[in-house]
Amino acid sequence: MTRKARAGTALSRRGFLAAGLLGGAAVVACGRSTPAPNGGTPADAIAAAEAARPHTGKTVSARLAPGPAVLDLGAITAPTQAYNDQLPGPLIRANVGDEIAVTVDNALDRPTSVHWHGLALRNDMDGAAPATPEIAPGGSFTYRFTSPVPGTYWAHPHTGLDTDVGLYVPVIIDDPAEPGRYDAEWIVMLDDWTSGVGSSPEQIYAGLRSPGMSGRGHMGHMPGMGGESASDLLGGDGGDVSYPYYLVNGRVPAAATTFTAKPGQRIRLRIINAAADTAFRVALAGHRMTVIGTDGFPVVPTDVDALLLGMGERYDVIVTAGDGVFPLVASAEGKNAVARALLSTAAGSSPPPDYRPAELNRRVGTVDTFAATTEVQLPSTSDLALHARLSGAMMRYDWAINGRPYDQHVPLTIQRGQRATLTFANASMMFHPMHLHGHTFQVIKADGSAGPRKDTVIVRPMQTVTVRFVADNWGVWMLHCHNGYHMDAGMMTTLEYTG
Ligand SMILES: [Cu+2]
Repeated sequence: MTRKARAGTALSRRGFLAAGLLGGAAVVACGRSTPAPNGGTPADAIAAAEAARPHTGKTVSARLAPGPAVLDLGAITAPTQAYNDQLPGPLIRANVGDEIAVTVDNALDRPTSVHWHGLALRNDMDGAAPATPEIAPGGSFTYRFTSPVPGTYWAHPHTGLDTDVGLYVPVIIDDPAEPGRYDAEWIVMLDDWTSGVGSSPEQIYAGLRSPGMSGRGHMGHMPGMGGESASDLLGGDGGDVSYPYYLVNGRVPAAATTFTAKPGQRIRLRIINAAADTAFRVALAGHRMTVIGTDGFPVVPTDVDALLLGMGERYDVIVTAGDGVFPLVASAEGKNAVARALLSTAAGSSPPPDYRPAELNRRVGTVDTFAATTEVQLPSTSDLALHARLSGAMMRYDWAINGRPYDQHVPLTIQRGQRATLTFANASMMFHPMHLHGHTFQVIKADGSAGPRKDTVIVRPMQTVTVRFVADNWGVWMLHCHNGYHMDAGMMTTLEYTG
């Protein structure tokens, strides 16, 4: 069964409809912090890793103020939480080697953190406890770090269920030496949205965790009722939550943002999936996309008609703009809904908000489609085998790694200089976008050839995905599913350096 509830206040056996309301839900705290090995994180080991990064001597400063905000999403307004009253929050942009200094003033009523997703940065600035302390309500903290590689990144809290509110910003690291092979740049952030307009993330989580969810006879869940469809790309179920809205750059489809360019211009799209529970299939009507990179690392340029992005993944693509108005459509996989924005290069009208371009069903790029360029491929040998068995079931909502939820986790351990093979073995019937902090890994395809370099990779139901990485960044690093609800339910462990 792969269907979700359709309407009303239904909790279903397989899913939760965020438009509904549940009374009396409680916030469930996430897992405990784990002490670092060897009595703490040696400052010299972190300093050594930092010294190995390039440094320009320049500092780029920014301020983020996470706090309550009433956001205009187009046809609706949402009382929620956001950075600096914007959705997405303000772009943070620097060159490779610049010091990035971001002061976070926490105006939320709860602790927060800012995790710099995908950046192989110093461990004490990662923005995930225990490596970096959380910021208390009313408190302030300045993250200072440099990025060793260019690319498309983003930032979000690593605290509780705050990945499902309006707290996210794009982070772009430029390489000044990169030849400008495009005329314009379009940053595209995708999201699934309920905060302030449907159930709160805490209500959704309580509903998903409710032991009575199965067989309690709530309305709504019957196979075929919902107009929902299974996702072949994801190997079945598209997610746990049906959202009231799906957004591109903070707007609903009926009030989409428009990116203006000239016909014939080469546009670099930087597509970021900031959703909590939704994978998106993205296509630009009337255009092919040339994929040039993912998760901050170049791939051999490859043409596709559409692209699959799990939560936390990024893709960089080049399109040559046609003449007219073209919807960029992000189809919520298995959820029968779309998000969209518009590319406009000439006068014209756009199709209706629910329009689905034919490109969505042509050649869809997934992780298996791409390969890292040879200069960024990692060595093909390894001297350590690490394993992450992914388990859990929707009805029990007991997501775990190696049989343990985060509050009982056994760290994966590694030593500096080791080259590790990490095998994700998915023993569940749900896809999991697995994310490793502080490193990027080389995906190894089923035939043994090199896939792309990534920090977040979709592992389909019952699939095994093998990746390889080099232990060059001392610390205590999170390894987790980027489904915000799976993560909070315990699908997280740590990678810890022991020497
Ligand atoms: Cu998951």
